[in-house]
Amino acid sequence: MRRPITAAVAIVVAVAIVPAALAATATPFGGATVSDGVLRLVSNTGDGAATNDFSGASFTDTGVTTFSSITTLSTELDVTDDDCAGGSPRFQIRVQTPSGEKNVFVYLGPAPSFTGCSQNVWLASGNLIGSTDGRFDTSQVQAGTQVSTYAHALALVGPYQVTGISLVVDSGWAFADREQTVDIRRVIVNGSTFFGPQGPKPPSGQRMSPGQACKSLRAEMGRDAFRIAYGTNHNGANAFGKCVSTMARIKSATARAAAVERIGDAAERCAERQTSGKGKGHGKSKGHDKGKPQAKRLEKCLKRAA
Ligand SMILES: [Ca+2]
Ligand SMILES: [Ca+2]
Repeated sequence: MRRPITAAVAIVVAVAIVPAALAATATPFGGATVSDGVLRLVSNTGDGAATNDFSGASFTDTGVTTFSSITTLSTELDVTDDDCAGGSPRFQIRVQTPSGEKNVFVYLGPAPSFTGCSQNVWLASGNLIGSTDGRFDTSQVQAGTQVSTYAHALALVGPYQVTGISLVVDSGWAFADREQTVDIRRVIVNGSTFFGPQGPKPPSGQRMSPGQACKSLRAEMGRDAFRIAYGTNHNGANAFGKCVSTMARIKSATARAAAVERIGDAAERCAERQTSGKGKGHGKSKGHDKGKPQAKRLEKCLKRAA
């Protein structure tokens, strides 16, 4: 007897919501700051202040209803200090289960350890929905399921209502200086994009000088990736000069703008390969050597891109 009533209520609610569809919002919390449109997430467990022990941003009014209604979840991250570690950075998807609200964690960085994120390079997560990596942690819902694929998570929590989506950094404790910093841009949740697109994109290709082209490219790629791609001396300190002379050889400003676009995209694919673990070595690497084979491959890929 109750069903028809519930259905009627549901229809009224749906009608009420659609015309008043709210703009999607990102709300930073903890020690988070926003500068030039980029979200900076800090976890500093080494100073006296408790407010910056963790940071994050929550994303609301994205149109997401159930867990299964999430079709796109991605971000670009630049771990400026020191690395990905201890399950941070991660997305947190809060779901309403029959036994209360629980978090599903979606870890960022290269699977399976989610450490070895290059510093000062923009890494693209790619769409995490559908990921076959064990980056979904559903252990709050069912014990022992810390290492789940998207398919596993979907089977477990697919029909549950999502009550919150956030991106969190809180592993300062994992580092010698007790501080972790991750820059975030282009967070995409279904049809909504937050903190992007960014990067000092010049107003038009018409006036793009070689210097402007290189500045733009450096912002797009991240400082370290830029140094790796263009630098030829031991620490890549000559990267800017090398970039400018490369760009100066391109005669028209329009062609130069196109080159910036193309190289930026290629560098992003290099970083994406690294994050998704596709460019990774097999087994063996341990301890402080962990990032090295990946770093070599990233270097090769970036040099080819430039
Ligand atoms: Ca602190
Ligand atoms: Ca640090």
